[in-house]
Amino acid sequence: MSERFLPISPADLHVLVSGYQSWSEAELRPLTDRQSVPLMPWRHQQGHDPAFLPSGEAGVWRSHTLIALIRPDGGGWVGCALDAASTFTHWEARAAGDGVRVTCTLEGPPVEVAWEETPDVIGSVERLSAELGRRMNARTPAPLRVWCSWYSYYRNVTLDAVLENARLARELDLPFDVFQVDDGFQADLGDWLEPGAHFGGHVQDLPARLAELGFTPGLWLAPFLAAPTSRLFRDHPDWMLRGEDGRPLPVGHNWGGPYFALDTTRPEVLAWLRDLARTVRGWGFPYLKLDFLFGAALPGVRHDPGVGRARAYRNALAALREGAGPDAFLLGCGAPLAASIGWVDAMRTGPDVAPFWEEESRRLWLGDATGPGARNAVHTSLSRWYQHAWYQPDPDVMIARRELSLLGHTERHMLLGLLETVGGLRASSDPLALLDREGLDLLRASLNVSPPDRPRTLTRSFGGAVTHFTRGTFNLLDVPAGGIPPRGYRERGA
Ligand code: 9PG
Repeated sequence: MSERFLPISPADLHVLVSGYQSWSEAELRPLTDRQSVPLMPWRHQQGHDPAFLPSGEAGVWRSHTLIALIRPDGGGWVGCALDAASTFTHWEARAAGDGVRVTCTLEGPPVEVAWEETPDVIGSVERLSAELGRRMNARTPAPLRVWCSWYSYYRNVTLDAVLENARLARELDLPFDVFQVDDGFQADLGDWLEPGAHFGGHVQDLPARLAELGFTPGLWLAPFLAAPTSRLFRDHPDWMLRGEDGRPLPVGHNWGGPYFALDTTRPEVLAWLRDLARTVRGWGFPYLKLDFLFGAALPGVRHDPGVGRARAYRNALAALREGAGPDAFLLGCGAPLAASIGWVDAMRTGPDVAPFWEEESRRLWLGDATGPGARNAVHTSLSRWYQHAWYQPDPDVMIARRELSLLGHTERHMLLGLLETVGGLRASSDPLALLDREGLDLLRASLNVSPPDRPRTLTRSFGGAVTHFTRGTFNLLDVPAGGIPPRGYRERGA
């Protein structure tokens, strides 16, 4: 552990933090504010790093890999790990009287960690994160434009619905590169190769038909998880991550029940992952959305106790990459961020978008801002703007439709502003038949790839996130701010 004391009043500082995985919060807040932590323990495993949780205390901010403290003049301090291959780097900034104590703790073998005082925090954050990306051989291919089935069909997706949208996209000449089937095609969590009862076919039959229409076929997997009801779990209970009691450890709660995670220090598990990726690639899916990846990095009892969490995680990613092939496009999701650099092509950098603004009670009463909604997605992905040096960022889908959505005009345009600011992947789940002229125009605009924007200041924020960019300003508040309506994005000079 290393420790520094900054002789500056906590009341004068903002802090920029980034949570552990895709869905964890990233924020820009006054240092004296309180960092929230979910009340419910199962949310710790599923949305955070249970080994290094948000503090829950006022004046104490925890961050993974990178932290910045910003003075009113825009200068300040930046800390950033320069390697994340086997080591998790944990930062804490703690108000301590009339100063701030910053500690850095490493979980794993020692690595080089940068710490600098700077006249320009924005520039230093970008330079150091780029250095981390360079050292870990970040993959940053051109952003793709993806239609994904999740955010309108959810688990009721069918083979016909995907094909129907692909046909319409071709007819309307929409510039999608990829058509990606999300959760709902499989027999069970872990039983990826057998069809689910409601999908209306085998997902294996889709690639040829999508390719005929000119789209790259994409498939969702949560490759490190197994449901208690799955064949994978029944056949290989010994493959699961265990608790101290020696029993398979429930590591989260979704799909109506608890689920388990694979112990990726077992050679036979790595072989199974390699085969899985090779099989679906062989079916014709060169684009894979790999979800709930945190499952391979959870604390627990492993077959090989000599392999640390970060290493166990990266070995598992390497196995998937090997099976899928060097030219496959891998999108990480629900994934420890920096630990994924070099293996994934793209990464979800925030919680799920949803066709509504937010579930405020969950955030404010339960202390959980990892839940789905437009607000949480915008808040977190904007505050990770610098991560385009680590992978192609995926701030999640545009929602252009007016039907099946509670978002208003201003909120839809904020989502467009998010995509244009982050500059990464473009995606939509809109059932294309629902889009009127205005919806189609908005969807087309959202598929226009743009270079990432940069913040113009970190000393102001309209809602606890990085909101002031060179090309425009976001207002995440429920009241007007800076002449921008609540929940609105305005281009500068507009
Ligand atoms: C499919 C979905 C979609 C979506 C992913 C992911 O923290 N959680 O409980 C939580 C559950 C699901 C979730 C995100 C967070 O959604 O992000 O795009 O693929 O899985 O089930």
